[in-house]
Amino acid sequence: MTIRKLHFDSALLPSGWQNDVTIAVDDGGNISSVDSEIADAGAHHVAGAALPGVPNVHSHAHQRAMAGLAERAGPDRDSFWTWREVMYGFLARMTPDDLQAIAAQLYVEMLKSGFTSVGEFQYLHHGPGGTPYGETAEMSLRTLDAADHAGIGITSLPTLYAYGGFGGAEPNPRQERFLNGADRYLDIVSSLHKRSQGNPNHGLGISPHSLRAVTSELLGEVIAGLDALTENAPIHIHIAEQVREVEDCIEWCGKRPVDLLMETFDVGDRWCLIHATHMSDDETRAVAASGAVVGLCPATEANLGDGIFPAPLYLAAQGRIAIGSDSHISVSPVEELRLLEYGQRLITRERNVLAAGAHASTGRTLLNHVLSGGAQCLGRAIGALSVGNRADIVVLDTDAPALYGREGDALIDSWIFSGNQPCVSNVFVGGVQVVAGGRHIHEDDILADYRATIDRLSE
Ligand code: NGQ
Ligand code: ZN
Repeated sequence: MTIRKLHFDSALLPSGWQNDVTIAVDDGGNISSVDSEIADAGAHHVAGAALPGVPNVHSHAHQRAMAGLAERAGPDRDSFWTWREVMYGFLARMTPDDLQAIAAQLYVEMLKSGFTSVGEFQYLHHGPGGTPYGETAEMSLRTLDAADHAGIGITSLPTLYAYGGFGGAEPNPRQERFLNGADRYLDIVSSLHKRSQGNPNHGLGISPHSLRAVTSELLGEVIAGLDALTENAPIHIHIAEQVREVEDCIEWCGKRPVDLLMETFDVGDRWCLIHATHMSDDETRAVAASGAVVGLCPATEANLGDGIFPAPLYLAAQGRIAIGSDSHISVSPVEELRLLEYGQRLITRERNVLAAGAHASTGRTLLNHVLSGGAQCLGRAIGALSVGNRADIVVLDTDAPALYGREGDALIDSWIFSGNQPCVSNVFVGGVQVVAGGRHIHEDDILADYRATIDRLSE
């Protein structure tokens, strides 16, 4: 087995910040040893400060290509629901080649910003009109191709979508590309399982879209099918994002959506609740106690006018969180973490609201949360630079003006809270260098394909 060694000026390890860190990577891309405070002459030196790559747990890749195109006022008051109509119109003509080109460009941008893995919550399954492709998993497989090309780790989360509202309501015609029953859906899951099994850069889970899009019978059947294929795979679901969604749920069954989910399913540490913006205090404490992760997408939640997650209560109850860039109106862990904290500052009129306690760094606290929560809900060996994990490493340029003269946690705070110049210089995924000197290794090719797709879609 060939072992490569990378030597960083400093690195954030599970034990904290260390200097002169040498990380050995085996030929499968896993970390085989970590040593600090010794200069290893045989190691390749990488200048800067190394961090575990950040997991991006919630992505709808197709939405990247319409970022910024829903910012013009409609005839009436705009909302999440009017945005959704614009988005549905945009995806109507998207082909497998288009999705692959858009996803590859998106994943390049993720890597350059410091995300090294993605959870792809993919619901655009069929062709226009809802006709399945010859390979029913075609579209999700294309996101895997895109991830492989860009070199990002990916957990496929094919979406189960069958209804248009609570209680098994009819879907609307613009949702026809998303729809499957249990059997055809499980075929998609099984194709993805076949493709990803044994590939350490791939993971697999499922994403029932929301309680609006499935019934408990259907989801129960699908979870049983998933469990027959693979053990304890992640389950991601959108929940309680909009006030109207909570009101509709109460009107239909008398319960709030998070209460309903927790009563119906055995929600535990394989679950990831996306958004969970609108929870009662009891719901907030119950989710925290369940061991599930809440997948927060602060930039998208702001863009769509969702509301603000009750983070202080949830984190005080030991709740677990992760971040995602969701609709990709922004692709950056910096912006997600900054907005997560700033939302809280704006409502509490305090500072350092989410810091772990007296004297704790806010940036470090948030990063620790989303590294471990992200690793948990993507179901892969990531999130910490330790033996046996993937060698997914983000290197900050300590000569950048925003970071110059900083060390330790001050580097993280300055990265997150001091400006908008990119500070990521080098990125490794499974030990392979995919970003060098701020440029992605396939940046030009992938951008050319993306431009061709945008030209075609805007014809
Ligand atoms: C989605 N996105 O499926 O892309 C959803 C909107 C819905 C976000 N919730 C559509 N951010 O929830 O019905
Ligand atoms: Zn979403």
